[in-house]
Amino acid sequence: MTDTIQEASPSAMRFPDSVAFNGFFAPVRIEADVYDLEVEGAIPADIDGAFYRAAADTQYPPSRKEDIYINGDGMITMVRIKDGHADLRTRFVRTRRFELERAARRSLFGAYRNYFTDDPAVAGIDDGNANTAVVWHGGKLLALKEAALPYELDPVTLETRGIYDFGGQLSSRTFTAHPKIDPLTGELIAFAYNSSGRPDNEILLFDISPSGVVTRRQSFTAPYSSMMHDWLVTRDHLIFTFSPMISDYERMKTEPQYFVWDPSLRSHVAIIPRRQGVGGIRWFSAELAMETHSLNAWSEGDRVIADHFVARSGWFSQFPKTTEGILHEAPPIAHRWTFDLSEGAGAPVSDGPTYQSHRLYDCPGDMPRVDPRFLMSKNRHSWIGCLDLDLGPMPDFGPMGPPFNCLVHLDDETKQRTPFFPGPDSAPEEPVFIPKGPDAAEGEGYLISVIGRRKLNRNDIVILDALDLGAGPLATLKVPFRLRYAFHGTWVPGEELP
Ligand code: V55
Ligand code: FE
Repeated sequence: MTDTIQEASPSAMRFPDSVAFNGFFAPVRIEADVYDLEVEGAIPADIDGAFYRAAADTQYPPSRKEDIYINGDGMITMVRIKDGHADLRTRFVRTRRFELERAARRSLFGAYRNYFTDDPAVAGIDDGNANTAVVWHGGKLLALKEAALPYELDPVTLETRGIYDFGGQLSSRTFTAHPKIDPLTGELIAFAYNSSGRPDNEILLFDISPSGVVTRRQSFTAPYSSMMHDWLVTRDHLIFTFSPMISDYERMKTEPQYFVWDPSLRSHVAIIPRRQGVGGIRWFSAELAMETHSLNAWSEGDRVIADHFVARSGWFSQFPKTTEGILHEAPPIAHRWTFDLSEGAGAPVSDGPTYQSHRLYDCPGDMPRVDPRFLMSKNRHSWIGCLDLDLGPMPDFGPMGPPFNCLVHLDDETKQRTPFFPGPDSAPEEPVFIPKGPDAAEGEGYLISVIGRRKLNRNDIVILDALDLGAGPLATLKVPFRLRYAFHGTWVPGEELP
């Protein structure tokens, strides 16, 4: 099937028969309140807070049959945990797009980010769907999508308060879904790409104070317009990996797909000193590789050490068409890249200085987490989602990335790798770390992860001892229905909640 720019909009209330909209990955669209989830085991009494996660849970059948999973409507899950009890809430984010489509009882927005494919009725209205990540900063709960501005939500009711642009201080139509909270200063360190709302080569950088004031706004020029999904921040540096998953304004007019993988271009890494700013940018030449998600990075004098998942292809297979007509998919693997800043070049050249690279773990994986209190400096512990075929069979592929069949704890001191295998036909999602308390040592706490029980067509939510994954769940929260497979979540301590 080829998707063309003119493809007509079906209005029937029926989702397409494709992997993104079928079986375990079918839209759920249930806004639920389940008071007191059933619990197997016991929720540790010292856990008090809320776990939030963002999913794409398509409200209406897409107007284009080849629509991609990540184009769905933001659906937020909240699990409020206190005194050994857990209450579940799920709500759609009431984006403008959601409200307009609900009123029309059909989808009006077309292909991911390509407004040439939208219904003329929504011309000029942004397609933000707040489906990628939830962050808590400055007492605000924000649902993020890198193609648009954040939406603010009520942290208790999950009601949508509206688009949040930091009081107009961004001058951008977009905002990353992966801002980093500086654990020492409380700042939100963020960027935006394609901030004009269409492909362009400018990257905006923001330092945002703990109370939400933009204290610094800078920009620099990218080698090309490409998907900038995640990045890395150390105490001293910002690290961007550019890969040729490119977008082009002219092509948008004739082809619906926003990104294509162009292996004729190079990958590049930009390292920017946080204090000096973009004037001190250094460029490194990278193997043709795409960062999917980052674990953590730190600076040691002239060296920068960056731990992240990289794929040797345009891994985001939701964008099937490449300029070559072939997508050579190689899954993301956790790597450590070490840069010598005395070698960096002043511009992104194809044969510039490079870096040392080695694998942190051999299994394909993604969705890493570290203890957020240790972000930006040398950390010892990391947790990742993984596909380890020695532990169990391959779960069916979903519409995104490699299916995981386990979570793995990486201890960078002992080099020990400890998996948690949730059983057959079970796929964990991104693990989120819950510190035991503000003064707990690194890693001392819990991991929470949503497990897809593929055969049962529902989910469990497991709570594990983060430093003893092998012991199995301390508690398993039984979700009596299926949650749509999600992207990124966060944990908010109870004392910060209203
Ligand atoms: C990603 C996800 C997105 C997106 C762009 O996981 C990249 C990668 C959920 O939305 O818009
Ligand atoms: Fe992400």
